[in-house]
Amino acid sequence: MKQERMSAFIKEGRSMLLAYDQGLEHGPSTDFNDKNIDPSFVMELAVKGGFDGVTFQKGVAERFYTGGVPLLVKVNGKSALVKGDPVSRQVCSVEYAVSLGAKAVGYTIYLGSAFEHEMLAEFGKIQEEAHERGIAAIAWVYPRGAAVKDDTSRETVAYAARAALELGADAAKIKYTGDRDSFAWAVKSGGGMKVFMSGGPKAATDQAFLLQVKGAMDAGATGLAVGRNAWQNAEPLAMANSLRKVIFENMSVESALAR
Ligand code: FBP
Repeated sequence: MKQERMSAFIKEGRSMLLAYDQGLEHGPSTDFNDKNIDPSFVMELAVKGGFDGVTFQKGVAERFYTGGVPLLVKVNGKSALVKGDPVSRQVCSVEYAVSLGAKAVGYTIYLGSAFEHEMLAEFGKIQEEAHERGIAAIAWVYPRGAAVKDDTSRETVAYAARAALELGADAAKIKYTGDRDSFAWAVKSGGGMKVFMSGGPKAATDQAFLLQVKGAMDAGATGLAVGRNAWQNAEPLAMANSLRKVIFENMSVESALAR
């Protein structure tokens, strides 16, 4: 059943999702340039780049989602202005996300934050509402806050995946641990739930990023949910092409880069 809720986003068991909620999540930031500040540019990249889904906050979805790729609406958000333990609260109802055409809702939980209880309780309700409406609930699980010493350690990332399973998420989006073996433990901790590697800040080279993705796929991940490493790339369509080769064709990074 859970597999079916994610089926809109999955091709042959794998998936490549484009994330574009950073305009809220990272603000004010230096994430954007003249091109990628325009949501239409990213909407077009989602379609032309062959992505299996695109993530928007509701405002961008309302004005810029034009179809051609399944929509995932992020239903909570925060700025980067407030320092200290993070909290991200609901800003869009599941009902409204469905009215915009969403096939899934996404929600970030900052495990380890002093406010984790607020996000856990809110996600609990959102997961039930999403399932009542027959769509998927995807948990971005990012351990963060003063209590979290190393947010990409083997145990911490595995716990993030496990927490998503325990909470009934259809998929978890988690940070890469840095190597295949430790990420494999996170995938295993997810108990068969779909596990996506979260992109992270733009890597120094395309090769460096593709190696991370390769490591995650070899570890058993379902796929990748990427933002900055795609739409900040000088050649985003070429990057999307290389990513598809690594994710869907098990290609080596070297071959995937030989464009
Ligand atoms: P990126 O590939 O740009 O990291 O995007 C994935 C994502 O999960 C976004 O959906 C979200 O806005 C962002 O990461 C959060 O980033 P951070 O970990 O810096 O708060």
